[in-house]
Amino acid sequence: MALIDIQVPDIGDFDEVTVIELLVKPGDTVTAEQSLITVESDKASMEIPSSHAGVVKEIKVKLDDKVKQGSVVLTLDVAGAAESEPKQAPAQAAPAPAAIKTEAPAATVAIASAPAPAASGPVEVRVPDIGDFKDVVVIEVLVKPGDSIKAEQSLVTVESDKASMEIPSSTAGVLKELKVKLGDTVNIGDLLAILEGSAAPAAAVPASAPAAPAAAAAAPAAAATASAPAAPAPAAAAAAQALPAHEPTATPATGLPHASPSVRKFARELGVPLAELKGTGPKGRITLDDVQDFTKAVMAGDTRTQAQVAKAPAPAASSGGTGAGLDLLPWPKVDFTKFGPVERQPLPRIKKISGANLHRNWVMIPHVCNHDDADITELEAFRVQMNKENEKSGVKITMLAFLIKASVAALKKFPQFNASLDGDQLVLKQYFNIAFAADTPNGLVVPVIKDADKKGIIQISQEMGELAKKARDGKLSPADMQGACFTISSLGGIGGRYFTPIINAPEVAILGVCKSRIEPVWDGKAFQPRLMQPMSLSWDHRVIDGAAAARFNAYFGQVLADFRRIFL
Ligand code: CAO
Repeated sequence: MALIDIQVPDIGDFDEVTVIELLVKPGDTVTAEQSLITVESDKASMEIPSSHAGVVKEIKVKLDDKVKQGSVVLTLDVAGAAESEPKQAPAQAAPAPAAIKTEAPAATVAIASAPAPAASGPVEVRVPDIGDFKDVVVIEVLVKPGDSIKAEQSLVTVESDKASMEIPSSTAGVLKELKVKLGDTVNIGDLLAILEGSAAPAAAVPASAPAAPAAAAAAPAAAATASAPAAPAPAAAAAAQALPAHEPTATPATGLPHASPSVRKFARELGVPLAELKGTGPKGRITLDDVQDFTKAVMAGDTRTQAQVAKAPAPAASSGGTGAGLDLLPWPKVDFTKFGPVERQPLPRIKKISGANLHRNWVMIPHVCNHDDADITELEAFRVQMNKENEKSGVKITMLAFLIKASVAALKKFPQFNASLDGDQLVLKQYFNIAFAADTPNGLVVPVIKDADKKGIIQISQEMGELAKKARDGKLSPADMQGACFTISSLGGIGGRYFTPIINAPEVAILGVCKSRIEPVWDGKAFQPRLMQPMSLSWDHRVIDGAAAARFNAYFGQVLADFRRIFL
């Protein structure tokens, strides 16, 4: 037996990429150049091939791991491998994935690294340095003439046989002319589009913009989040995951389903198994519409095939409901211009995607919402006092950190709230990951404080601050937003009294809190001025009963009123 480690080769300027698919398993025989895993940044995905032929002994990465150049992917037994396979030591031998074999890291990127100066005239946007990609095919056009384009906004998706990536605009402006169409092949320097307007340069693009796929894809910029699909929004917090997660084993090892990175990501967040979809795009590519159609069909309990669903006419208004599908009236079609001037704006991508999740959760979960108030007079006084004492620490203790800790106590006391439905089984979780909704310029995202039961208030406050900053900067990773047991949506810093948050499936409850205010509270003898925190708990009636929900809220309120209860 001759064991070697297969490492991630030079992948250009990608700092860290996420493992999104495992394409082999221990015991598999692989050939040199066979893809082993798929990795993804927010704008590009690529397959990492094996540098040698052999038999997979041990996989060293798992889904959602972050990897970079040099990370060990797996151990391979190369004994008896074919003569033709590479002989180099693995560290040098690992060839760059077919599509990203560049030896010249950080070649200057004409477009991405040298944003056009602010200008009011026409600005040409060209294909930046995309490493060793040659003749990549335009598989998706993401904008149309007349669109207002932000710097860093993706214009098209291109694809080679092993990687696909989105090409962003180097500058802001109005799209005057698109110079490519679906199916065109492009190369570095090709003219993509002409923009016009008060173009602001892409300030966030680093001066040493990356070579290789990263050139187009890795420019971090806030806009990346806006164009990144499905940061699961709460409101709502009700985003991803109700469909069973896409099992990588379902993906044929012979090749990935044909879809662009954004469609893959969208599908993954919805739990749509791409391998089960038949693409309706060019060359059988799976499109966003295919994923949406599949989701709609599943939501409606439809067991027909995707193609049948696509062809089927919308249910007639008078067809009468069977109860199996929604059988809703068609959406009203109104010519608003009959009543006055209007302006049409495309729905931001993040809203389109989170909207599908929210819709699913809203129609699939029988929501009930209980409202209650918690007396946080002493807790708030304590918080303010602690912040004064710890002024120099740089960590601000927030009310939300107390709410997170209180929710751990409540989940421990009422375990059915820390559960998920899986068919006719209830999965009771023994870990306590609490998500919180964060409002960002690009939309709502829901980062997760992992193992909140093992952390103190200061650590939770600090992590929350860090996650909220990452959220605002558009830098949350999928791992930052996964694995939640329960979500808190706090509008306490904004206002309002009560609302009805949508449950973030497959969780079974979500707590919404609004701004606390001093209210007169009767103590048996007199009204006392107390600081009252409004709370709105939405819960899934398939799992939780009304009495349990009322007890949960009451207990939550008691903990907030006297935090010592948390230790009982
Ligand atoms: N009652 C009264 N005041 C509150 C409060 C409450 N329940 N919660 C927070 N505040 C106060 C804070 O004390 C802070 O005041 P100071 O600046 O004087 O100290 C102020 O409101 C701002 O707080 P914050 O909202 O910035 O900080 P936070 O820790 O409470 O929340 C975060 C952080 C990330 C949750 C928040 O910034 C945010 O994004 N909230 C919006 C979430 C959202 O949109 N939810 C709706 C989802 S459903 O569509």
